[in-house]
Amino acid sequence: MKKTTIFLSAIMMIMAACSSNSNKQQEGTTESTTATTQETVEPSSKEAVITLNAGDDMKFDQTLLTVKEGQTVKLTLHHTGEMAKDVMGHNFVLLAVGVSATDFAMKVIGDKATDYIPADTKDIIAHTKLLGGGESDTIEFPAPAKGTYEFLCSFPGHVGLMKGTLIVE
Ligand SMILES: [Cu+2]
Repeated sequence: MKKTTIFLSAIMMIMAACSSNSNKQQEGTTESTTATTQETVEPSSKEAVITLNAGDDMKFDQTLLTVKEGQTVKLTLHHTGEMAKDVMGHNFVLLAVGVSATDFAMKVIGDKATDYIPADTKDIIAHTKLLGGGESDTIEFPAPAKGTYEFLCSFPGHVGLMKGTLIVE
């Protein structure tokens, strides 16, 4: 007799615990406040969309770019400054694997007629036009094989401040 009573009260306690546990779901989803991070916008994983800015301070706003193998890279270079192309020209030149930005810049320093892009383009994977203040140029190219590549602005004297790394992963 005593055993059954204990057993019953145990069951009642369990039931009580269950009912008090009845889930009170929180209403409304917490909405994240406006994102301030500058994430790479990817309309699809097949595309890597990159916007690079460079102004009269002679700097790219990003020096480390990461894309994935197989993606199409859609890159826009925007010259946010005001100075003219022949005094503060900027371009984006992505170099083949193993080509050093500094060596490349030295080689093309006299190539004003071709906007500092050599006739022999074997060292180059992709490049924009040379831009003056307020101008932009968008290029598209397939991401090269996995690896690490250097990019630069090949305008004379700019490589010291204007170079970076593109990683294909
Ligand atoms: Cu430049």
